[in-house]
Amino acid sequence: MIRTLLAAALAIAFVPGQAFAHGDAKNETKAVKPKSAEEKAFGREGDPKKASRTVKIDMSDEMRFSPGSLTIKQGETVKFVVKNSGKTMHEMVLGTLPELREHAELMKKHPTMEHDEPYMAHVMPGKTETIVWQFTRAGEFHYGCLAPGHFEAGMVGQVRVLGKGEKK
Ligand SMILES: [Cu+2]
Repeated sequence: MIRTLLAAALAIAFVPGQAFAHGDAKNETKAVKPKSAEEKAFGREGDPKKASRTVKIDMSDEMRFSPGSLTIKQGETVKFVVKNSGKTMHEMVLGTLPELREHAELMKKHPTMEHDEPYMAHVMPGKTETIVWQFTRAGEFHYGCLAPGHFEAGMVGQVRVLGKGEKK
């Protein structure tokens, strides 16, 4: 279907001057729409306009996130407002526990490794950053700080995503 629309859009684009040069507005939107954000086991990048909830997260030099656990409904788009109230750099990285562990190990070996994805926020001391994430799947996920040593020191939180109809 998308392929057909693209082909149609291209055909239109290459035949200037035709009456239907501007095509059908609906089809045009579909044809130029960027491909959907990469879906991870723990969800996908959220549309800030669709955020139904804002969650404030505080990170401290005590190597803790507060709150340290969250419950979210499947499908919900959450805007995380992540504050670093410590004096060293902290970051919030969403993921599955095995992924976060693996990533934390990698960060220990390569402390200057640059990483930036929609599911993470690197926050300088005293600053605030945001993450907008849609939790498309039910299950238990985590968020951790992957600054070397922080994850091991307990800088990790838990996100429970409740499936449709599931109760707390
Ligand atoms: Cu940290």
